Amino acid sequence: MIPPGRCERPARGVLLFGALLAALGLLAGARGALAEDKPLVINAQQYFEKRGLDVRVFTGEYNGMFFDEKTAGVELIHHGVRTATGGAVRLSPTPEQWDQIPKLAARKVDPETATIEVTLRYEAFDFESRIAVTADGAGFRIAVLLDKPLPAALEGRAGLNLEFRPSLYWEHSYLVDGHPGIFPRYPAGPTTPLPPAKKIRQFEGFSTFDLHGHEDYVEALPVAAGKTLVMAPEDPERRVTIRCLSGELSLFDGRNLAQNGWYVVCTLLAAKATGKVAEWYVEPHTIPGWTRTPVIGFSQVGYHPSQPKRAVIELDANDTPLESASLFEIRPDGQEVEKLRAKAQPWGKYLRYNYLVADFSSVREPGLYRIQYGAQTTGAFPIAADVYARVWQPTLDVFFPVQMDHMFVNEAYRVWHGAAHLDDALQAPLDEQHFDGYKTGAVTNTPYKPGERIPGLAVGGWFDAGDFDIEGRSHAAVVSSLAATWEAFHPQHDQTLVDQALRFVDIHRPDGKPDLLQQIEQGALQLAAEYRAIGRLVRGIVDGELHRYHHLGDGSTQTDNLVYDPSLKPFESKDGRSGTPDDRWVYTEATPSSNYAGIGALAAASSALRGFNDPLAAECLALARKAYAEERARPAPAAPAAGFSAAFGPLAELSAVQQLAAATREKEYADRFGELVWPALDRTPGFALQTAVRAIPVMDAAYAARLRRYVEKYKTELDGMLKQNPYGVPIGTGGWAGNAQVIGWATTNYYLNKAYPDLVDTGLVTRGLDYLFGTHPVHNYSFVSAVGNRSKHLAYGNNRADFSFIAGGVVPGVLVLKPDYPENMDDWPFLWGENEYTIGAAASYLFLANAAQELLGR
Ligand SMILES: [Ca+2]
Ligand SMILES: [Ca+2]
Ligand SMILES: [Ca+2]
Repeated sequence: MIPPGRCERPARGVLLFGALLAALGLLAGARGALAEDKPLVINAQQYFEKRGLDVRVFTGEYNGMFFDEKTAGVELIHHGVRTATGGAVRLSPTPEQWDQIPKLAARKVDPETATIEVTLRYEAFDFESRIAVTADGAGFRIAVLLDKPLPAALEGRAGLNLEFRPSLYWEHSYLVDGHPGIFPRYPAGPTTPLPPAKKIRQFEGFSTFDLHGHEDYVEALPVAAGKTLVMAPEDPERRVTIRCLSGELSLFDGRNLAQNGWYVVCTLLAAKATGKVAEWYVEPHTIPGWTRTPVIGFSQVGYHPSQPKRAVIELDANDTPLESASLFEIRPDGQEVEKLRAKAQPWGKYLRYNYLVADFSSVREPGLYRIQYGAQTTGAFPIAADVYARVWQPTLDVFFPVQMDHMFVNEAYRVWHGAAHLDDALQAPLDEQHFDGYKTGAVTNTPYKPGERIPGLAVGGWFDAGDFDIEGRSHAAVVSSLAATWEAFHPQHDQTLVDQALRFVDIHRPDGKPDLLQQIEQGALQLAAEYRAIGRLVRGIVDGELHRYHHLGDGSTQTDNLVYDPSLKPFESKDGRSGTPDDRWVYTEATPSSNYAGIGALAAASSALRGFNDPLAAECLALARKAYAEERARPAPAAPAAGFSAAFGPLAELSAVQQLAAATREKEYADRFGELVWPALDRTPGFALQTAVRAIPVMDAAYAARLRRYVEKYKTELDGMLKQNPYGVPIGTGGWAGNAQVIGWATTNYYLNKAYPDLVDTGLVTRGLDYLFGTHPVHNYSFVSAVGNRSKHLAYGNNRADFSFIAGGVVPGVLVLKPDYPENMDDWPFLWGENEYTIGAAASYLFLANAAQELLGR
């Protein structure tokens, strides 16, 4: 939902008068400003601001984790929406994700001259530039300054770029020096082939471009070029004028090279020159008195009669709060009856908005309702005892089947993908840093040589996220999580056929076997194969070349599914073998914490699969016992003093022995758990508590009593946390949005409620779900696709190129862009930190939704 903006337009006469004055040259006519346009000022948060517009100059830096993430550089927040990003000196007209990004070397804010200046550095070219952004008239000037001329290699390459989100300009037009055009709805060129020697080196020398035996690579050519570009002259919310004060500007469509590309406005830097080498005047139009439309946060799934029901209303800082919000009951004849007028209680400011809370908890009567606040109204939602009964099913029925690797997945008339990666997998090269975060060291830690086939891995497993790798740790965590859901709730739900022998999956076709057990089996088959082959959890199985890794579409076409044979030529195949070296690589780092995660998952899977697949269950347990004994016998590497491994390393063994103890009920594991649990609770109570409370059934009575003190302390801290934002859940502020943490937090509350109901109430479980289902900042879509009345209908699944979604997938959610801008794009699926489904979040959600159903639904 893009806040459409409440337009408080000036009377028509005022506009005509302004236009008349402008025509007579009586205003700042050279810049086309209207008299009421106010200048930008630098605010306390150190960015430019006026009503309806923020201009941010590197308030965020390219963090480089996955490279150009389109959340840095000079950016526009235009009438509440981040329409432009990536304003910087870039080395190609339409930079891709793995193209080089500049490092921010310095940033100076000078309110006196209304200027923000940054120094950007490209280390590989020893090339520094400065970008100065200065408020001017109703807009700003942006200039690139050089102390030394451009390196020769970058002449005709380096330019001043600014990128505009395509979806916001679809069904809009532009004028270039008065010549009209329509923004391309779909990329339609032009492009040009260029010789390899022209290509600017990409990250680590990798290439996003598949030459496929051909020499040339491709670059985008301008869609239009000239001196002055007016974007969307017909739309006062989106109109932006860019005037090039030196040279020429060009409009490119980055989607010609990569589906996640944006429209790019670019001016090449003047060669062999110093001082000002490019300059624009930019004027985003602002609507006088513009105020963002309020967002009514509520649960799109509805509410159980007995649960708390809080609507959280998000208001523009300039908006005047109303006194109340109303709950209307929708009757069968369409009549709407006001059931409750609730006080809209001011909560205060969080990030950049003001918040009101309206509590409708007293309404318990089953029925259909909607919420009204001023002119805003929500869609309909139920209050009913069974609202949670089916909300987890799309995740199990559709999302997990679609993520299944090595399987053909069908749904009615549609094939999601063929059986993928049947050519898995080869031992990864040594001393290699992979672009998806994997790494190998100086040894393989396995009996296999780099490039040698590790047998038996083409079975089971899931595509980790919107990409197609098997990620060792998240794969293990998902097996553990699915097994925990089985252990706690035993859902017999069966709507999917899974035939491992035929590698065939059919969605919406029951086969007499519980779907959850079939998914646990899918995970256990891959885990067991890994432990059989190398005795530990793999770090990952992933494509070794970037031009295959960024694959979109059917996972079965990422590789050729034929085993690599170096005696054949590339693209030649014979007797089921192929000369194309595209088999995936197995990364095998020996990290004890990863291995413990795998051991715990094997143990948990063995319990779940007992009576369903006894040989696999027995093998999983045997492999877990053996690997645990081996890991314990190895000298533990020196513990790092700080950071992720220091905090989470010891938790991994704790969780493994908890799962081994639950699977075997053996004293050895319970005793080891008893040794580890108290130091872990003292060190990282928030993370150890869930594991600790899950162990109550295998420990003695004194254990639960001693643990109670930690729960009391947690409760005290929780009360403080609940006040940090109006939603009363922990909202993360990292580079990947925090829905997974919210799910984990609510799940901990579920376990604590079961063991200590006097300390932690069920409202702290459903509040996590309310947040996921629409009671959150920015908009009120449910973050679980196809769950709730309105839900994420565009997401970063492996079908994102189709601007689509996968039912039951859970996105990361609201990303807080520093210093104060919460964002979750709902018209553009490509920002992974906001919109990428992961199997981890989906599995945890499956547990939490079942937990809510158990707590309230019966
Ligand atoms: Ca991945
Ligand atoms: Ca089934
Ligand atoms: Ca192959």
